[in-house]
Amino acid sequence: MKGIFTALMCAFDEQGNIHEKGLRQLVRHNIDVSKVDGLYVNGSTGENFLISTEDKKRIFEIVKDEAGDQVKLIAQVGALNIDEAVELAKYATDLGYDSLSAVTPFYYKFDFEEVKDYYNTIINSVDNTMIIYSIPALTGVNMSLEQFGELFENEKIIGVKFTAPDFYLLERLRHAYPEKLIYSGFDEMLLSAAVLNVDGAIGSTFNVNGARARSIFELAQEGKIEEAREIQKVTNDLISGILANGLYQTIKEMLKTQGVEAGVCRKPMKQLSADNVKVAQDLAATFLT
Ligand code: NGF
Repeated sequence: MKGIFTALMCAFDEQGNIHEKGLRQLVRHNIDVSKVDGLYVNGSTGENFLISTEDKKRIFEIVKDEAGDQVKLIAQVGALNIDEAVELAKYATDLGYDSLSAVTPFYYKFDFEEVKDYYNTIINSVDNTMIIYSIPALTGVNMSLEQFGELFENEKIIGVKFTAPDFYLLERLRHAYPEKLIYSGFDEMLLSAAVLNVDGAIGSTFNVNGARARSIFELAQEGKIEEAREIQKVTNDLISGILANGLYQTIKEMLKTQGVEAGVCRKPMKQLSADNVKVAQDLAATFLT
């Protein structure tokens, strides 16, 4: 379960329906072209919080059917409706997903006991493992070193997807829990996280930039920091362009230049203007050759 995992996009048509052919192409592109170690399915990048329970199940099914056992698969099942989270956990486990992940419960100001109960309820309902998805900038949920430790007391909770710029906490976590899996979640900070000896990374931009992500990660592990820094610099030039133009929409447009029918994003995400599509195509021409 170590290495480079793409936070998989999902292809949707103009009506917001799953575009199955495009989704299968996304899976193939990540496995065959980007050569990543695994896929993180129905995360933020998969527009998970904009789609129905039935669509989430269908996406888990299509991705497993297309990927088979070629790469590791992590199913993000977190939901504010805990019954839905449990239902999805069972569904993905039955499909053969290698691990589950769940975003920390958000919107309401849950206290830590409630967060802990959420994770234990989900993971104790299935024969699988759980990776905490911590992304405080979007959820408002910040957990301390001690609180991560309390969650990790459940042996089925095997790690965390750490999407935060807090490298002090990341270092403390690495030191305190050497046996737990820690994944870096911000692609623009991959080198800094790799230097702290994370086990892998999960990111949206790996849909188009997986090969560079692997190089950064492996060079850092080999102690070749200067070389890794050069690749992180190019990567961040690309990420700056993507973020300025519309994150998921731009990645989808870039993928289209690679022959992947990545579709559009679901409302309320807007579609790119013609000028923004041109920017995405220029980014692809510059960075994906
Ligand atoms: O998209 C976000 C939102 N973060 C992703 C990643 O952490 C999300 C990150 O790759 C993810 O893995 C998921 O789909 O659940 C960024 O897009 C990237 O670093 C650019 O900022 O913050």
